[in-house]
Amino acid sequence: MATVGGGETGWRGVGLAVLTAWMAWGTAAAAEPLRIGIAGPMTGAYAPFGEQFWRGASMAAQDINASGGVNGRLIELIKADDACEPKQAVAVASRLVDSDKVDLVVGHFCSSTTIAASSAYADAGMMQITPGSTNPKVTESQIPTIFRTCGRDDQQGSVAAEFIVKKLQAKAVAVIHDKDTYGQGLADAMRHRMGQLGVKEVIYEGITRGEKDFNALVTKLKSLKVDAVYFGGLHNEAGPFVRQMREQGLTAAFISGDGIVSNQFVLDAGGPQFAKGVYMTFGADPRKISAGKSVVDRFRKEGYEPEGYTLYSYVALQAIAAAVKGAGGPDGAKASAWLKANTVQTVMGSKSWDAKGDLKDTDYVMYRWGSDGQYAQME
Ligand code: ABU
Repeated sequence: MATVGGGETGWRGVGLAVLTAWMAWGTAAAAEPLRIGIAGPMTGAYAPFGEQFWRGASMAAQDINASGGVNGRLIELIKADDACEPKQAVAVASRLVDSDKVDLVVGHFCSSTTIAASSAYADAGMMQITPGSTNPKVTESQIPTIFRTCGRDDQQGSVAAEFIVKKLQAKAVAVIHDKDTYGQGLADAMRHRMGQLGVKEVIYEGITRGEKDFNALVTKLKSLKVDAVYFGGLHNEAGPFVRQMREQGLTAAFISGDGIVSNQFVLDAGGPQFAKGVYMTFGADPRKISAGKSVVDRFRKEGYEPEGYTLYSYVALQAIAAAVKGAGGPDGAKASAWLKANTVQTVMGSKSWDAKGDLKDTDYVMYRWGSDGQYAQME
């Protein structure tokens, strides 16, 4: 690109570049859009994660379109609400495929919905990338067109177990889960690794999603004199659970996973005074990666904190754009083969995928919620 503020040749160069970009955009605008479904919980208790997906994808689509789109096609996003319900996810997937006629899908969020919807996309030969579904089964299904931009619960469960046993040196650990694919799967992964490290839980129990009163369970945990509580589940249940622990004077450490990586967790807990000190596993803070600085700054300028899975959703769009460009179109088989054979530069650094559609590198670390109501990566 010509130097800004240069002589006559420089300005002519800038003019030419602007004209070229404008013409490319004009061509893209005239072509059939590349339709991408963004599926997740857009309503209901887990809607904060749907918002993270939508915000990340929208910013990425805006940026990709501003530079001419993908193969001369502008991205058009179609929002699809599964409310984190597997049955609704199946209906949503049919709609995206049959009525909305999307080319590709980013979603879903809850592992149970991603798995339930996956055969509809696979049968349509469509690529599906989930930014947030971490249950191992998502990519163990032998579907060649499914990917994720996040890690897996066998990985994050291990990190939590190491922390509980080696760092906290907890002896009486309670393992509680929400009986869901994600929550119970994560609790089981943590428990498995904890067992390998020589610690067996003193209680293993499931709660029900939507439950708000955990006082009987807290009383039981107190009688067992637990010094750590591991919770596999989401913020809507984790919040009231930790609050009732503290209200009953149970000071045991509370540890959970990426299902609470939203400010909504603090609200569900009743304020920072209850959320503070809670430990959580999540990938190394994507907001601190230099490749994404300008995008993070723009989100903040717009008054939105790109927490949790926002940037993972942005990365999903970048991966799609690269794969569609590389494969010469959105054909699921070709785009997937391309993505498994190449590395993509993203706002979260270089990303590459293995034959199952899992990231080759993941980076789970521990976080702690502070008295300011924010989560911060631990040293
Ligand atoms: N991974 C966070 C919760 C979403 C899910 O995997 O079900």
